[in-house]
Amino acid sequence: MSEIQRCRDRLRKASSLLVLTGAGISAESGVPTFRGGGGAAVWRGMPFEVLSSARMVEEDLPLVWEWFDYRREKVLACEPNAGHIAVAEAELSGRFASLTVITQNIDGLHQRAGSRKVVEYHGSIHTARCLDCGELRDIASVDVAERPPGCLKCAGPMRPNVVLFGEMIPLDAIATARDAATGCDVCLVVGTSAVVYPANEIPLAARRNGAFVVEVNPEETPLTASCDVSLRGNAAAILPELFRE
Ligand code: BV8
Ligand code: ZN
Repeated sequence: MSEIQRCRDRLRKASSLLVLTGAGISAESGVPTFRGGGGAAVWRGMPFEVLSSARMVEEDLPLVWEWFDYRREKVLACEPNAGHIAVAEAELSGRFASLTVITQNIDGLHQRAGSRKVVEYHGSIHTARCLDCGELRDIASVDVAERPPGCLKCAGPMRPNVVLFGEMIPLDAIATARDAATGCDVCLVVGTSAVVYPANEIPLAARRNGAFVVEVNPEETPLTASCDVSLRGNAAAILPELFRE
């Protein structure tokens, strides 16, 4: 039996599925990845780990807004690809009693593809959060000249509602991820270099709980050795194949 057949077999028998995704699932939509493929994301000479770090919000909030405005513009020009759509169709088909998408991506492409149960583990590029009262605002509703956006509740300055390096993952995201990892029969890990903590612990928790772990990635990652199957290839080609009934 081929490796992909083994995975299809496991999916056919599964009632609870966890899909963990990273920048690689959006690569074929044209959203640049951060690592791998020789390109490390650098902008205005700064590596993205510096740009997307907690201290930048204190040090240079206007620059943080320029960085995220630049990336949001790129993301808005992109469409979900066959990989996002295959995951959304699997959820909407009802063939799984439970299907949870946990994405490290902030691009919103899973939701635009139709996925409903999506945990944005690192937040969203489409919302701003008040530094003083935590109020959220849809950035599309804010004039691009208004930077930082002003909070409609307390008039405080707002920041992008994303989890930066050195910041805590939202507690509800951690709880949902833990429940999904402990309850899933199959854990699909798609398009992540598996270097960012604590997201990279999720597949290990699923494995400890007896889940069948499948990686979809054109390259090997530090997670590959812990997977039951690692399918070498692109998400937009492999995911429709995996979910085909
Ligand atoms: C925290 C939002 C603690 C912002 C992001 C030293 C060792 C270990 C850990 C650390 C350390 N030093 C610091 C840490 C912790 C740090 C961390 O893990 N750093 C890493 C870099 C070592 N983590 C944190 O800081 C986290 N917080 O730990 O808090 C704490 C505790 C208490 C109190 C306070 C704090 C927060 C991490 C979240 C950071 N935010 N994003 C933004 O987007 O700007 S992370 C960022 O990286 C993105 O979210 C991205 O999604 C994520 C992970 O990257 P990937 O998604 O994997 O993308 P990547 O480009 O790396 O890989 C793409 C993959 O796709 C490749 O494998 C490629 O082969 C594959 N691919 C390419 N094409 C395709 C494909 N696959 C399929 N199909 C294709 N077509
Ligand atoms: Zn406020």
